[in-house]
Amino acid sequence: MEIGLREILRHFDIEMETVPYGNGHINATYLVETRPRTILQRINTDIFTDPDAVMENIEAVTAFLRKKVTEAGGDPSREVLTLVPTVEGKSYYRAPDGSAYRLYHFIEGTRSFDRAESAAMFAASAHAFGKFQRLLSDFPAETLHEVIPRFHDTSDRLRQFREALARDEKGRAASVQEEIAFALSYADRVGVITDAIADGSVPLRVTHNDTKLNNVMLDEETHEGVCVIDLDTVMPGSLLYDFGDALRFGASTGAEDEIDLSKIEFDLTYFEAFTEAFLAEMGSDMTSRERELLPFSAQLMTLECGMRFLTDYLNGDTYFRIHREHHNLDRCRTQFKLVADIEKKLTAMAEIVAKY
Ligand code: ADP
Ligand code: GN1
Ligand code: MG
Repeated sequence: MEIGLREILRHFDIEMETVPYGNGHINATYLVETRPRTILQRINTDIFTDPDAVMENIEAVTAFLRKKVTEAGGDPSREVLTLVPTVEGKSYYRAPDGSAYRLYHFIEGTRSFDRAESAAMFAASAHAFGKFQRLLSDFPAETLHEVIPRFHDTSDRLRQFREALARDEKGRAASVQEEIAFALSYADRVGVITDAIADGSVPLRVTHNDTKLNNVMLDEETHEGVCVIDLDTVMPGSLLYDFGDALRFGASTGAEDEIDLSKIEFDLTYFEAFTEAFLAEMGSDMTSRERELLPFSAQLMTLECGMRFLTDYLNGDTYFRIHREHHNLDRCRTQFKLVADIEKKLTAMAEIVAKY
């Protein structure tokens, strides 16, 4: 039986109720009305099988960022996630049943958004993610644990998809032939970024790897970027992963799980706003191959995510949290619609990149 959250909170010296919070697909998040307020999270240990490694990464990265933000005259209590230690003095609580919980200070005066309300809001997230990357540019990458190996290795994601298809555990493959064919039609392109990393034209950096709009807290009033959150997947990676994944989510004209696909398009105005802001943060610290692959990275990260949703659908929805039947299939369809739309817009996107 699962241990009650009240019992968990005792290990943080708190006696209080919790309220489910946020729209993440992986962890379980709760708001706790302590003063000041806090955020309790159950780390998904089916996915993050080594929570020690996850928390060591987060402790190291937040300590590093805290120092940089302080030196630059910023406010680290707002701009960096702050962990509340357990009464045992640990960065998280590991319950006897193996479940793992951490507590953060709630970043007051901010909120996250599931859709950008304007191009300016989306640009604010680009500044936040770009700055995050810039501040971590001299973080010792070799000290980070690779918590999910090959996380954005799209060739490996294709391999996992093919395996799920061969198993067809739930007998769902027959009903999604069109999506399967679409995924397979991109097989020749899945290795482009990993090949560029291998040949040295795209450098490994410390990257966030999950740059969804709702993983950045924006000021409630000004909508400026305040703090990048959801640091579970901070690992060595490519800047193209962070750039592409942010566009996958934020430049779509519809929700990630929109059923009416006529509402889903890739918005070039949003692409331009994000690109301008992100490149302004990165400055001249980019290789020519990185610049060249920016438009393609949006397409590849979208394809990869769609393939992951389809894989999970074939596997019987064991990875991403779902809230309705066929939810992962609906999510896959929006991603593939975007991939097809980006295909038509790659030249225009390259022209936009050239402007900045
Ligand atoms: P998941 O890995 O499940 O996506 P997140 O860490 O992204 O979990 O948290 C889910 C949501 O909870 C975020 O989108 C954000 O709205 C909210 N949240 C998380 N941490 C904080 C925090 N420290 N302060 C305020 N809100 C937070
Ligand atoms: C998951 O945890 P969350 O909801 O921010 C996933 C990302 C996907 C995203 C799709 C650890 O992100 O990789 O891009 O869903 N995180 C993990 O919405 O797999
Ligand atoms: Mg999240």
